[in-house]
Amino acid sequence: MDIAELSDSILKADRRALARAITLVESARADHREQADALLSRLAQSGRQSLRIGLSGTPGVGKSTFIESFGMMLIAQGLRVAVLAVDPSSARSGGSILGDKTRMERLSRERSAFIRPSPSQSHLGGVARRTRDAVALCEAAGFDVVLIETVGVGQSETVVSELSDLFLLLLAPAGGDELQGVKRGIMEMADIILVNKADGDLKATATRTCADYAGALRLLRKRPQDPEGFPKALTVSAIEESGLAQAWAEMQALADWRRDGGAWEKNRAAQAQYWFAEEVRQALLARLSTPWAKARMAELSAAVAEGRETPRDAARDLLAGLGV
Ligand SMILES: Nc1nc2c(ncn2[C@@H]2O[C@H](COP(=O)(O)OP(=O)(O)OP(=O)(O)O)[C@@H](O)[C@H]2O)c(=O)[nH]1
Ligand SMILES: [Mg+2]
Repeated sequence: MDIAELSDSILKADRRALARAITLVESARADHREQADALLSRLAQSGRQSLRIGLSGTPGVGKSTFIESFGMMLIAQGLRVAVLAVDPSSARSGGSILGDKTRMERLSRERSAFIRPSPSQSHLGGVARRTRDAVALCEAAGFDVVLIETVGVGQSETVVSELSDLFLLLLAPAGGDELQGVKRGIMEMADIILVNKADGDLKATATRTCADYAGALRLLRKRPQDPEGFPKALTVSAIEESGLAQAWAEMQALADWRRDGGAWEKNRAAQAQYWFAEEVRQALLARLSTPWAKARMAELSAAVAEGRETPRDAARDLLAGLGV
């Protein structure tokens, strides 16, 4: 593959080249990895930045429907929109690829849109890296907005929030009890909570749920990256396409405030540091899963069980063998 040519095509916003490049960064082959790294280094010089929006929500809350409506609205304003997904469970992503192709039918036909489902890779570290690389590729391809979707399964929210400039939490209208079900850690990541399905019979419940979440957000510790009034909760209807323009206005207001005050740059710098540490961690973990390391681990583990070595000495032995 000619990396210079691929790079030029991506900079010219060629979607097929972008798709090929994402396939390249997803590949586990060592030669592909090398080409991918060369491509990413080259494109990093473009200096282009998209607005990266993370979006999380439990299954069925309306993420796909929201992305379709919201994406179509952005495109109508002349913006280019990329959609990526982080889904650490391969079984699920197998299903949602098909589901999303039909649910995002309008968006997937748009020339200004690019949709890429999660790869079928079950290990979160691998998915995280691939998504990070895919985000970088979409930025180089000049997308104005990159939406990064995840289903709420614990760790994947952290991955998405570490890749985003803004983090949206999509919630369903619910009774008071279910309010408790949202984990505090996830609430704390949210910049804007969107209570979806505020239409028909659910409208009143959605309004009440929204007020409850707004109250809960006010109880959280004030964050330096927020202007007055954020994080905030709003109601939307992805199906009726209502509340979307207001949600977008709030996102832009927040992004502008962060850009002007330096919080944006600070956040991106902290994210770069997070991913650096993560790369180191992943590389060390990879060294632990070679056949030699596994065999040595089993040997030393038996020695520990039989009391022939202390856990600490055994660990030292293993690490010395790895040259760490
Ligand atoms: N009433 C109402 N229903 C909605 C709205 N948005 C989505 N739905 C419905 O909720 C169901 C799930 O919507 P999806 O968009 O597939 O939800 P999702 O969060 O992508 O679900 P997963 O991909 O399974 O995680 C569908 O039947 C939608 O029609 C909305 O604004 N109002
Ligand atoms: Mg979906």
